Order: sequence, then C-alpha cells, then structure tokens
Amino acid sequence: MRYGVTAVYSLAAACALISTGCTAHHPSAAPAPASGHPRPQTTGRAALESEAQRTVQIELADDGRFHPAEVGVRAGEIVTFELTNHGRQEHEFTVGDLNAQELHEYQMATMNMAGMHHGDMSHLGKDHEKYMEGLAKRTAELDRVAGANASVHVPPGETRRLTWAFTSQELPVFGCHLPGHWAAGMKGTFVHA
Ligand SMILES: [Cu+2]
Repeated sequence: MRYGVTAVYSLAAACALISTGCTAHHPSAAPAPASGHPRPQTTGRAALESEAQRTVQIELADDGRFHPAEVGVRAGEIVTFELTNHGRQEHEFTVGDLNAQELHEYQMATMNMAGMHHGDMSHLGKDHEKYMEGLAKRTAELDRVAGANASVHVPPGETRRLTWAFTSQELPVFGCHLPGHWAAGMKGTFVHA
C-alpha cells in the first residue's frame, strides 16, 4: 500500500487545517444536507456526451498522476474525457473548483473514518471527537460554497467517460480522491488553450 503513509499525513494535514479554519464561531456542527441547493456553476457543469465537441484522453496510473496533468481548453467548449486506468488500484476523476475538490476529499475522509471505526469509538478519545467535529463543520462550510462538479470512478484496467461544459472563463481543476491520492498530488489543471 504505497499510499498508506500518505493517507495518514493527509488526515493529519486535514486535521491541522480544520483546527485553524474552525476557530470562528459556527452555530451548528451538523453537516448541511448534501446537495440541498443547486451548486453554483462557477467553472462549468456536467454535460451530455452528445453535446461534446471533442474527446480528450487521460490516463490514470498508480504513480498517482494523471497523464497528461495539464489540459488546454477554450472557454465555452464541451469536452468528453476518456479516462483509462492503467494501474492496479482504483482511481477517480473529479472535475470542479477547489472548494468542490476539498468538499469531495472531506466527504471521502468522513466515509473512510466511519468505515475504519465501526462500533465503539470511545477509545479514540476527545481528540478524535474534536477532529470529527471539525471535519463536519468544514464539510458544512464547503457545502455552501462549492461549485458544480462531476466525478467518475475508474476501476483498474477500465475506461470511463465524463463530459464537462467549460461555460466560464474560470477553469476548474481535476483530481482523484481515493484515500491519500489527492494529498499525494494526483491532480491536474486546465489552462486556456
Ligand atoms: Cu487515484
């Protein structure tokens, strides 16, 4: 598990980020209901493949990188991404602004924590409780500001497609949020072509 150590670092980093980011007062630690409101389409929107003007191939690999990691696009164009996973691990491809990426990362982390700590969590103590509270708060904050996103899981050896409409001058980024992957740098950028 080459991402094992990184995953721990990632959680520690998230914890540090949350504890500094959550010193302000918030009325409630409860996460906002997911997708209770339409997300602002600040960097575009998911689109139908039939709308796409071209296809861009991106390879996902176990080196924790996208190939290519930089893709040129024109504002207004609709692109289908053909994503092939050449690795032995599951990867994913998420398009969205940085808030959307962070939200997705925390939602995955929350799911992982829940999966890891089934049953009695009392032995984990106050620090863990605080960490989970911070995670919930930050997730709720991000849920209010994150823009539209689209995501697809790509199992090892398989190809998936995702279509995105770049409706804005502001460009999204892309990344993989399998545990530890984003923190280890499995991300990419769009640039104006
Ligand atoms: Cu990945």
